[in-house]
Amino acid sequence: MGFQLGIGTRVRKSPYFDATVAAGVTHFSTYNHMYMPVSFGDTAREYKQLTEGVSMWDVSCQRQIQLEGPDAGRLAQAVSARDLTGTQVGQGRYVPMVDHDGRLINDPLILRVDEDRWWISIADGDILQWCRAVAGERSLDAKVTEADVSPLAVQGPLAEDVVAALVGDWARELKFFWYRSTMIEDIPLRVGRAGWSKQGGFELYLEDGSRGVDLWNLVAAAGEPFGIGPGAPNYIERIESGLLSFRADTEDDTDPFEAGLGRWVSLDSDADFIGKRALRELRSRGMRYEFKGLMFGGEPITQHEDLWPLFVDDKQVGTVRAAAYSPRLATNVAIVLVDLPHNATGSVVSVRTPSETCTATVVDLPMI
Ligand code: THG
Repeated sequence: MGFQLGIGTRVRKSPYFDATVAAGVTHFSTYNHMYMPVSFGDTAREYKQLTEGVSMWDVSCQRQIQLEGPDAGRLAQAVSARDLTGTQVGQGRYVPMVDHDGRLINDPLILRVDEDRWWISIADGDILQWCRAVAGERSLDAKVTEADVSPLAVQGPLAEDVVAALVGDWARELKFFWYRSTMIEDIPLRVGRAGWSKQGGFELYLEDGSRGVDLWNLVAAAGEPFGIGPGAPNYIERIESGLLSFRADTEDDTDPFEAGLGRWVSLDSDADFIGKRALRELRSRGMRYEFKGLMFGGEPITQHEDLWPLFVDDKQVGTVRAAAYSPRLATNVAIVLVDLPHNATGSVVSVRTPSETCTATVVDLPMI
């Protein structure tokens, strides 16, 4: 292709930007108005590193929207379609966020940082403005800002060894979605067990944006004995694991049930949140389509840019949201939104790629 992505001041650089350039990043995407590394040029190495070793990712574009003040907890609950009751300081939860009509508008990880301070670690979407608007309209005493926090992910079966080497063996005892404050040399951060893969791993929440390159280099050095390498949220692994990519996998009016997040929606609790009434109606209406997996043969997929259609006979019954060749399953795999009743596991549909039409089977997620 004869074009490049323009680098300028309108889209922000991550604190790790220069480090990822030095490490050989070849492809960026944009996410929350930031450049986000998506490839270092060797897809096979990055996949193997993540599934068999350990990989480090610049995911600082997962910005932290900070809610601070006496009503911070009430505001966090108002924007979360999941009951946050009982969330302790240091604990995170995966949360669907919806608007007043029940449309999914984000799927962040929410962390209770202090009694009256919460961080919403957002997927791609302008949630800062949403939170400010909700706080204003409900007269809540909570200040909404973007915190100087930049996540660096360390993912893979050897991630625990790397993070223990960096901060000490206490990291091995951390529970899933729990974060703890620490320092590495003089760099302030929080270490949590989390990450957008199902290979196990940690997130380092850097709390000083001027120290990104220093932290990156310390992690790379600690990881060297374990063969760490640079990577990015992995396109193939996330399909196999069925992790939702908000915006890639969702339409403007997708509801959380259709997006596969129904088990995290607390409709039968007392929690007061935006969209609760609409979600009750949507639940009784039932899904129009469902977030499912797909497997198919044909030429191994190397590129997926557009929403390929799914057909049954001559009728379109869905779209392919992400597709790749899975080395571990030795077949093409995809994430699809597929219309009822073709969402049933085992349903046969045809998928029209730019080069061919293949017979495909609808499967459950995760695939592995
Ligand atoms: N880490 C942090 N922030 C994030 C993400 C992250 N913000 C954007 C994006 N990722 C949010 N999306 C997800 C999606 C899935 C998970 C986390 C964030 C996840 N899911 C597990 C699962 O589906 O099995 C566990 C969910 C649970 O048990 O509650 O981890 O990655 N900081």
